Amino acid sequence: MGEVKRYLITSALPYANGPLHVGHLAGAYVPADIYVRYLRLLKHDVKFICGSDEHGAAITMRAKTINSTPKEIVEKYHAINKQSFKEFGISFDIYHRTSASLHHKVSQDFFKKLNGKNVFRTKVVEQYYDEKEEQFLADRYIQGQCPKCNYQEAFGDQCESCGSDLSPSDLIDPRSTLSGNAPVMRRTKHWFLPMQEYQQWVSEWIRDCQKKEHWKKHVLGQCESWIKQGLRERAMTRDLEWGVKVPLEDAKGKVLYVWLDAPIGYISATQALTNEWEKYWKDKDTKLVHFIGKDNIVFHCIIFPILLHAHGEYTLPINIPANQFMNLEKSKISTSRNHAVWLTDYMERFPEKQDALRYYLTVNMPENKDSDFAWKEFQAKVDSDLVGVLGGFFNRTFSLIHKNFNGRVGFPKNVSDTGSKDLRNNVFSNIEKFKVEFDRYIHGYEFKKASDTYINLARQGNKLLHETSPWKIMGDDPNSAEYILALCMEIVAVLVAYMEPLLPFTCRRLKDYLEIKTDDVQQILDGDYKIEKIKIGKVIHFFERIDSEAVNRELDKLNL
Ligand code: B3M
Ligand code: ZN
Repeated sequence: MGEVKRYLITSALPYANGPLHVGHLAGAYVPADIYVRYLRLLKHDVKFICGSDEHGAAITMRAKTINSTPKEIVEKYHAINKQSFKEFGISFDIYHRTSASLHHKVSQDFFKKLNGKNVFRTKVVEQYYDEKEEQFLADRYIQGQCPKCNYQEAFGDQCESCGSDLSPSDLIDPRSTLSGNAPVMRRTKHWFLPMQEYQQWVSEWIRDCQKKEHWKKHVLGQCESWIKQGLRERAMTRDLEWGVKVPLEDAKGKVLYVWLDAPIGYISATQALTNEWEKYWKDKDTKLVHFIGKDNIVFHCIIFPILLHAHGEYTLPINIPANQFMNLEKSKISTSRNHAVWLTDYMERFPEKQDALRYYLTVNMPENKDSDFAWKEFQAKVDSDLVGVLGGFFNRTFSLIHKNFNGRVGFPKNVSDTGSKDLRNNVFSNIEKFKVEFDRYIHGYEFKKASDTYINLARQGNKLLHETSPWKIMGDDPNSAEYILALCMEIVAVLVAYMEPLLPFTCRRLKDYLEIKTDDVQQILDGDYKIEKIKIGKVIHFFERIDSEAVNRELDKLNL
């Protein structure tokens, strides 16, 4: 076992304004869960943090659309989403929420500390106001034409077509999404973060990070383009009812900007989880990693680090391995068009097939470019890799041992085949190579490659069976046949030990079946397989094919 390191891993806090879909899982939750489960396997000290983001215009807008209240919406979706994560085995140590009073206090204290250090600049500004609705308009409440790409539906903070960062006053022909009217300008005071003052610090910090960790190219690209455009000041307060109240006398009716309080949600969630939270946040030896989608890059790579740095007591992330987006059958996942694979629906239609989905999302992960969820491909991948390669290897090995060796094999001493030593060396080197590669890929946030190398090890097991055909020599030379199956069992042991991050549900079933305990897993990781201890009972299947009719039904529903 290597040196124990301390990790704090976060996944983006999803807005509690709707259910989760496969794009969410593939973007920020499955990769983080694989990473965390692997770190736990290696016995590192790791905390995995998430929760619902319950503030901001996304929530209030949703409430307005369906004639509800923000509180009702977040109660509903916090519960639904928490349950979905659990069902898919996303193993957070805590799933907190930003409406918790602890979170309000932690964010207010954070704000006060920054305010005390004169980090903010206050300014009276003119801001869009909807006279009919009698309220200031959050950036998201204003839509208009993007000055950069002319997209008509750009929001006041960002154009979702070209990705540009915008201010409401940049929009051409702005309109209020509340009343549809053209908004008017009104004066109001806000607290701004002068990001331009941190421009040099941020670029140097990112440069230093890269010396130690490999950052994804597309993440760096976005950061560089922001920095090159020149960082601007950004308001950290809003005129809104819903949110964390600004803890100052002269800020009545104002709340913290959601992108100030949401990342602080990582801190408050850690506080809710453990009294030792400071060890994770304030000790520079902690390795903090944020898993997010590409639309959150600037907030995690530039704004939040500036806030943490300005505060002064907190550790900074070592990497932000953001993923790009996952489309569905070649078009963008869309809530409004109901073009999505909702996790709640999947669970109903494919019960107990969480690992199949996790597997497909992993091999198809939008790690460096957008990817596409295609139902037929999902079926093909599960059938070929899980049922065919992995399931086939387990099944053949277990059946042969159960039928011919009473369920137990070891390495017999008198093996006639002189080639057996070569076989053993070959298996040994394949396993060693696998371990090194798997470790390197996971630490490099290359989860597709980690899965490929994993399936490849099972493929090598199949090749061994195919080339040596133990069933043919069983009668004349049972010792050699047993020897080969013992080698297969070593591969099985390694596959089971390393399965946990990728296919946690199946891993549990296999461990129960083979009676492999946690301590045994540690020994397997250390290269001590003890396969003689394992007894193969009645052979069962660990993977099932995906039903073609079920897939066709999903495709029909999508109205492609
Ligand atoms: N809720 C945005 C999103 O769900 C936002 C992430 C917060 S992470 C601190 O895409
Ligand atoms: Zn645009």
